[in-house]
Amino acid sequence: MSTVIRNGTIVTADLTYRADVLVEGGVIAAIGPGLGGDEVLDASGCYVMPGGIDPHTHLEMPFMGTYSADDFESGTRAALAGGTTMVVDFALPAPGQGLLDALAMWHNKSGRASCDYSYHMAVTWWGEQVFDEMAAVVGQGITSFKHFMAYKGALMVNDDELYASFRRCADLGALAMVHAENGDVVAELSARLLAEGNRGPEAHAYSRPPQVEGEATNRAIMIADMAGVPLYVVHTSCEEAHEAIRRARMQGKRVWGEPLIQHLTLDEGEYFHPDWDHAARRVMSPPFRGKSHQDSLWAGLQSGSLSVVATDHCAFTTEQKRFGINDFTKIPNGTGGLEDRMPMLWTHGVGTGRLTMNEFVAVTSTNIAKILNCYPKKGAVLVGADADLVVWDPEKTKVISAGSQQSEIDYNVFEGQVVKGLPRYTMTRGQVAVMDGEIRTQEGHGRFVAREARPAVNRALSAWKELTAPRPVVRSGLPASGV
Ligand code: DUC
Ligand code: ZN
Ligand code: ZN
Ligand code: ZN
Repeated sequence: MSTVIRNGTIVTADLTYRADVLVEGGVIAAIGPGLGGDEVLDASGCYVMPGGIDPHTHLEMPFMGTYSADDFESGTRAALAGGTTMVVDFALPAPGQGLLDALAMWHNKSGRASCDYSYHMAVTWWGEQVFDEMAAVVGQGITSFKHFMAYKGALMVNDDELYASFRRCADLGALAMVHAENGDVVAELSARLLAEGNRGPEAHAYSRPPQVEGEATNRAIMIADMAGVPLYVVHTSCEEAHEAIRRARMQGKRVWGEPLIQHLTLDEGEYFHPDWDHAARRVMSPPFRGKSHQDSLWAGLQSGSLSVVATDHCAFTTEQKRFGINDFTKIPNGTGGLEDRMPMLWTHGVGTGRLTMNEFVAVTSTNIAKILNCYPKKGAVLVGADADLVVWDPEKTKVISAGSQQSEIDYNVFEGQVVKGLPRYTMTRGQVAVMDGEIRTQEGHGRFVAREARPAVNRALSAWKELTAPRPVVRSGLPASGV
């Protein structure tokens, strides 16, 4: 069975042109004028683009005493409904748990996915077992390792652990990733706010000012530089962090920044809403920021100093948010966005003239496919690439509403926003998962995408023994006979 997408305009990260696309066996078989096929999808008036890749999701993740509410079934359904055809989730070992053990758990959960997926592996503690298993994880096609510089006493790693793990990443040809917030300062500010009686969701924002993110981003960049490893900074939310990334890139460092659609379009005013639920539903880390930070993030996307727009989709129900009714530090951190990322970015980016269509494709799909080394299997409209495509109707509009969303939670942080630009069709490896608003996803259709390591620029030590061995003593004191 073949499918032809006819009469559309292909938009890639660097080209815009009219052609039909023939899909056969789950891949793009031909691109050109006047193609025929068994099934015809009409793309007149539409743009045919690489399906979106959301490189930052937390599906069914154990976190802050509960589990994020969207699993690989509802999460990938939401993704496809919004034009995203691949998600990259974080396999998260509990402190002390082996990486391979956590990976097996994630493979188990993701069996329900209806679009393709990959993982990043989180390094939540450090020891010889983690060191050893990192090689095995890379061997299984997971070549990016995420480190939390916040969540002290839970997921956070200290600088000595960060440096050791970054060196290991360099040695393995893997990408280092960070959640960059100074966890020590956040813990101190949180304790002080609580002691002062500041217990509501707005205190969450007070406890994580832009400086904690700017400081940690700078620190991670310097440590990555010393370890000789490329660095990807997740959820870059403020000018201080963006500035560090911008400077590093200008110095030739391999550093990438990832703003979220939430930070681009929602601001800190949300935390001062009189309704506790409204504010708590928007508690995530880093928190939403002021308008000047939003301007900085948009400028970064326009100039190329920021590379990828993601969601950090980590959805909790209102009931789960209420775990923190008397203490903001117990509100599960996270917001949804998987279904809304592409329409929101199109509306607020392409629709306002801030981004070109080609830039839209770059930051929603192609750039991350290249960074994560799965291009052009993903992120491309090329013969031989996976037929992960979205046929985008720039005239189609809707009002975002929890009542009509795919996510399992009972609200949407973008509730009431009008978006213009939505999928007419979403195709995952040749299968039409969204047909003119009708969701036809197939649970279990998704496949794991293995990614290759890249040779590192600098090679770090390769054995735990060497890493922990004392350095040779060359001079133990002053020279015997003066200088
Ligand atoms: N931030 C969140 O808001 N949720 C999940 C993890 C994170 O870093
Ligand atoms: Zn479900
Ligand atoms: Zn994070
Ligand atoms: Zn995250």
